[in-house]
Amino acid sequence: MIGDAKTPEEAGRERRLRELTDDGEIISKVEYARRSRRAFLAFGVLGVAGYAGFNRLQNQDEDEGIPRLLRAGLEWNEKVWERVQRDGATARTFSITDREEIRVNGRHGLEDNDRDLIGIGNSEAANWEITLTGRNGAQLEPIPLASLKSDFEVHDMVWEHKCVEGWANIVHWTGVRFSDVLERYAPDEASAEWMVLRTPASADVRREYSSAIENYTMMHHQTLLAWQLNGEPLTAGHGDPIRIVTPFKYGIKQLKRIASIEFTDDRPTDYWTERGYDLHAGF
Ligand SMILES: Nc1nc2c(c(=O)[nH]1)N[C@H]1C(S)=C(S)[C@@H](COP(=O)(O)O)O[C@H]1N2
Ligand SMILES: [Mo]
Repeated sequence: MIGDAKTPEEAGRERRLRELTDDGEIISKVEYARRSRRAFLAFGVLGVAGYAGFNRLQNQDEDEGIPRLLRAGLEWNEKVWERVQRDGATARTFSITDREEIRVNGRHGLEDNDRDLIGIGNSEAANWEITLTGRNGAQLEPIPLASLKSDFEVHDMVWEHKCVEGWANIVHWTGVRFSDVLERYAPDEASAEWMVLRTPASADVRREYSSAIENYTMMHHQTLLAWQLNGEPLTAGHGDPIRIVTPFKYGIKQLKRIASIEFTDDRPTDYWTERGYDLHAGF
């Protein structure tokens, strides 16, 4: 592996993590940068070839109504996109040794009316549950935090967290797959087109936060309900006791301190959509 000097202990831990994540290849930060550069160059070449070919499209004989040269181009394009989609289907994961510190960013739903962070005490955490509202508006059986931590397979994942403000960090999350949890607690809602996550609704909270995420991302195997960041329990600023993390969305969708989830087939809004951001906020 490139540039990684690992102690036997680190190597052992990484092997264990790799067994847990079963989400494909884990690469180092250096290798990631190299591949991104290569992908970028490939797109550049595609653009130039397209331009050069443009003038030659005239007077071509046709193949099923499509000029031959264009057709070859389309097939090549399709291959490129197939690769992009396949790559996109499972987000890049990194070696645990590449994990970085991450700042506290975004305190909506975590502050009191004096703008002080609200800490979640041990007893509150012990009784924490995520309430669920079904598509028909009914309250479903809530998900106790204690059940999340003890009834499901725990996954460690290391990926790049991206903020729309333009910074990114490689971070290590520990938690359970949202899809595993839903299968047990609300299987009938697993086909809901949208899921809207919210921070606690309370007069003590200065401003509630919400995040609407489409079915594909919520049910993806790399979407976790996480209670640890870089191997430590979440702090108040990072969204204790539980947050959603997914490598397919910008930070604005990665709601910290989940208190409730609502399922719906109607196009929802959320905190940032109401302020002009794109509802998907994905990449
Ligand atoms: N409850 C809540 N969750 C939130 C936010 C927020 O303001 N409130 N900000 C989001 C944004 S914009 C980012 S970049 C990440 C930052 O996570 P971090 O503070 O752990 O770095 O949290 C996201 N989740
Ligand atoms: Mo962000």
